Amino acid sequence: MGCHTGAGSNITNAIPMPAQTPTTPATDSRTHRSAFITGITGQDGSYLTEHLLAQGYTVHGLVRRASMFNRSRIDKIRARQEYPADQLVLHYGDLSDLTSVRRLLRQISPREVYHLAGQSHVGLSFEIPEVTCHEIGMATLGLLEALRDLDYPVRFYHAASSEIFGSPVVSPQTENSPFNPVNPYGCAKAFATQLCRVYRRAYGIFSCSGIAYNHESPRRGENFVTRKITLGATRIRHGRQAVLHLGNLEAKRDWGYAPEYVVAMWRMLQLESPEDFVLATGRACSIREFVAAAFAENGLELAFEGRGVEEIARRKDTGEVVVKVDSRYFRPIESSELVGDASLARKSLGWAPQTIGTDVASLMARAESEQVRLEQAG
Ligand code: G4F
Repeated sequence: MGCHTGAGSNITNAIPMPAQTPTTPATDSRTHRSAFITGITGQDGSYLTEHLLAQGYTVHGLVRRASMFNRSRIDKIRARQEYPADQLVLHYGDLSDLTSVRRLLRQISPREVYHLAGQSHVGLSFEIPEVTCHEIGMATLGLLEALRDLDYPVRFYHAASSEIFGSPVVSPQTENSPFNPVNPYGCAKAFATQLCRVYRRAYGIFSCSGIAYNHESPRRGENFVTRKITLGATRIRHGRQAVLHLGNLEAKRDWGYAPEYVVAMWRMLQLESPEDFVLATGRACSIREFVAAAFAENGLELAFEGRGVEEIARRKDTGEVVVKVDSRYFRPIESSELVGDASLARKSLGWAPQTIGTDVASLMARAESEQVRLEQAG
């Protein structure tokens, strides 16, 4: 563990002493706002980091060596230099190496832990189910065990998912809806969510799960459908791509905007007592609607024709086929139309999503265009 300032790396040395030395931190973070984030290099990790820094927190993030070349989001925050370097500290580590994570927790003594890490692609979880379940299920268990052994109280946020409901028996879903996951990712999240409840009740740990529905942004990875669509639409507009190949266009998702969701995560840890919350917009829209909105933002009206794997979309102006369905992107089982009821979050956290469904598509498409403009401006 510990940190290395390698060539080209701007990960700082978090703790200026040998990593093995049990320490009291130079500034005792128990007396001021400090947070530890797993998954800091991801979409949510980067927005949460910005939110916490703005609140005056010192933010410590766990970075896997494998993330070395996938750190652009967090590196951009560091590069802006809006905050002192020691307010955002990255540590190399891995949740599969729990001894070192325990040591790190003892060294930095965070008041709040946000656990966002883990394989997050539902489709991929069918390809690598064991990795997915280890990274989500066992890593959460390990972290809870580590927190249980600490000699000071920590507040723990667990990034749960709407995928725990999978094929739901009620709609919209609330915090009390039964779990019914339909993919390895959802199974692992259900396991981890239930463990957070067990540790809360059994050991009094302040652990809570944000049962988040899809939340997107221009920082979304390109293998998730929203970013794939907004990137594809912009590239097609600029002649850089001919056709966008997608899977199931019928699927519907409850899409919100990621920067708004991290605010709810933070508010959950400011409550008097721990509780799980559904974080959702309450509205679902289809992949097809999201595609149409993203292309429209690029000035391209589409006409859809055909059904299932035969479905295509043409530009209305030229008749060119710009969207095709490709069965390679279908999943063995598709989660049903998941829609969340965030009434409890509204009541207890004062949280209500503002950017919903196709508004997210438009916002993301505008961000892609801005990126192209910046690239062209050199
Ligand atoms: O963008 P997706 O891959 O997101 P999915 O599966 O809903 O999962 C995301 O949201 C969950 C809830 O918050 C998270 F727990 C999870 O970690 C992740 O962030 O796919 C959305 C829908 C699916 O129905 C999929 O079948 O889009 C459909 N789809 C159609 N064509 C596609 C594609 N998905 C992907 N990734 N790529 C396609 O070409």
